[in-house]
Amino acid sequence: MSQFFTLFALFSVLYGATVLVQSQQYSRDEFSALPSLPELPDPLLKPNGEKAANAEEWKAQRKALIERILHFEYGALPPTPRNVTGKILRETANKQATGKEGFREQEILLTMGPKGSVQTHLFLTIPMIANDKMKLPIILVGDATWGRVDPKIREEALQRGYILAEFDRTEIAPDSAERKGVYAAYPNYRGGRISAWAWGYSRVIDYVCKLPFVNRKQIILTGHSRGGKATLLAGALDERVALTAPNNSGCGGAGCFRFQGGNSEDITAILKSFPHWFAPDFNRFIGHIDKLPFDQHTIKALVAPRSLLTTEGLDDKWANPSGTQISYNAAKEVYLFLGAENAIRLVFRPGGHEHGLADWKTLLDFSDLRLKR
Ligand code: GTR
Repeated sequence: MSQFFTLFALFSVLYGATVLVQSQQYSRDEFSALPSLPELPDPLLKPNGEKAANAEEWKAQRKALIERILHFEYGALPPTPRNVTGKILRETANKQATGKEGFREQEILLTMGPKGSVQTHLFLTIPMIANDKMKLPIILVGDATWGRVDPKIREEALQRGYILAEFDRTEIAPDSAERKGVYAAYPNYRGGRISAWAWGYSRVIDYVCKLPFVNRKQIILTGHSRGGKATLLAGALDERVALTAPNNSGCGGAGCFRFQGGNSEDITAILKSFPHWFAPDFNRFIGHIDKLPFDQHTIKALVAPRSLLTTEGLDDKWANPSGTQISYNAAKEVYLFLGAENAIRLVFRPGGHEHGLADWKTLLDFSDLRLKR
């Protein structure tokens, strides 16, 4: 019998035990008991109604907020496996392409979870100057499902001494209700896709943290739109991330549920088209958004005091630029409370829904400022 428990414990440590996966379902009574909060709830307000008094109390408050946010909005993350491994499938060197230094590229197959059944391909582009003495910052982007980053963006990042790590988050969890990837590996797992993708970002971090040429204190996450929603959640939860940079992430990302600008996506619209992105019961809040015990500014506040950059297009009305401004202002209160007001930034550019060179340059500028001081 004890042998069984030893084996079970070992299995749990290696793969993350499925029994630890909580159900996201909550009762009608629990929902009905939630008070109406028409204004943005104060993230500093503790469950006992008092305000967090200092950074130490904020730590406990942050934990409580994470539980609530996952419980009501996104669903819990899958268990944390301890077996993330990478196999280099292909390696190429291009000495001339970027200035004098050049770069090399690796395509890596990452495997993780029960029997290594969750897999994703990781593309690393590494400036030649990187080595165990010259550790470089690394930017993770999970949007390879839409193609690799534009060569101009890659060039800019490499020239400025950043490693690029690109992966396809939809290999971790499909962008549909299909129970593939992480859902097949953990059959009891009920979280939504944004949670599953955030988990994917953290698994890539597990891997890159082991690479000798990566500066582990300079891990940067970015992603666009639905990928930006996952970026924000991943950066909010994973304290290894130094800079979180969601781009045009809107509803369920850097936007705001309570304050919608004209023609922006709200909870009704997003759950009609993409119910699988969220916790199964999140639809209870349709028509009752005042009962949501937090709003998207709270997710931003979880990143504090680490750096947070939100990049937006002024014409990207569907992503709710004005609500994003309101949510930024509210999150900044927590940054101020922690004495880190310079660590949060919101930048609007002209134009619409895209993740272009202008957004990347803004990210690199902010990163140079914050991380390379
Ligand atoms: C839209 C969706 C947005 C955004 C976008 C995208 O259709 O309504 O929330 O995520 O897709 O990912 O491009």
